[in-house]
Amino acid sequence: MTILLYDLVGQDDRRFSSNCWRTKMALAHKGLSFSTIPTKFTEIRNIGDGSFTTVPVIDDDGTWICDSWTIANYLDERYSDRSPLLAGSDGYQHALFVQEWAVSRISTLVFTMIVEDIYAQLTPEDKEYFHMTRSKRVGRNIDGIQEGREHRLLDLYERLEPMRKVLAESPFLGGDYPSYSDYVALSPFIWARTVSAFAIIKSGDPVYDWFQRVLDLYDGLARANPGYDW
Ligand SMILES: N[C@@H](CCC(=O)N[C@@H](CS)C(=O)NCC(=O)O)C(=O)O
Repeated sequence: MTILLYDLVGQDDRRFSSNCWRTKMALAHKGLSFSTIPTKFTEIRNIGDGSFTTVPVIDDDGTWICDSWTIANYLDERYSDRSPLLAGSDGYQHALFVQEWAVSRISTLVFTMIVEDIYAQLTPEDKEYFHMTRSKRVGRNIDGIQEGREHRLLDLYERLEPMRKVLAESPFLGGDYPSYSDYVALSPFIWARTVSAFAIIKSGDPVYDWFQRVLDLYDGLARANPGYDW
């Protein structure tokens, strides 16, 4: 049975949702067959019984699950015979830490570098909703928010130092093989790569090499996503 994943979509089939990417990588990691259902922000309320307000949402043969972290835990429990995403309590805590670090330290900063690019890539139906909700979220009009982003790259570079320390020891954040930590850390980068020509990491940085490795996983699943080539 193929699992259905409701996945945010912009113009030209751009799948830019960082949270949906965590789930796509998790499904591929488990070797599960899945199809995505392109969904606009303004269509999320039409999913399933109408109770969902965010994506990712999966429908696994009638079992509906929302929230990327809940989905990862569900997949490990339901498909425990397949390669684990969050192996053992240490794997769980490690991935949770990487997720919270990536959201609080990386995604919030990346947001200020790409939010107008996201807006530009949205379908016409979603633009007003996105502009209003994101302006409210940051407490200012998002127009012009990307200004000076080149200067914020240095801050981002410094915030990535913990990743460099780990990647000096192993090719992936969980060791020799990819794990859910890699997928949560991937999410701000694939988010940016899908909508923005502005490269937030560059060749020569071990984080860039890791990013290229993760883009190549599972027959280049993430690399094949329409986006920019950096
Ligand atoms: N904690 C949730 C966050 C999900 C989330 O915020 N998803 C965004 C897309 S990346 C969304 O659906 N937003 C709906 C909206 O802004 O109306 C998860 O990890 O799945």
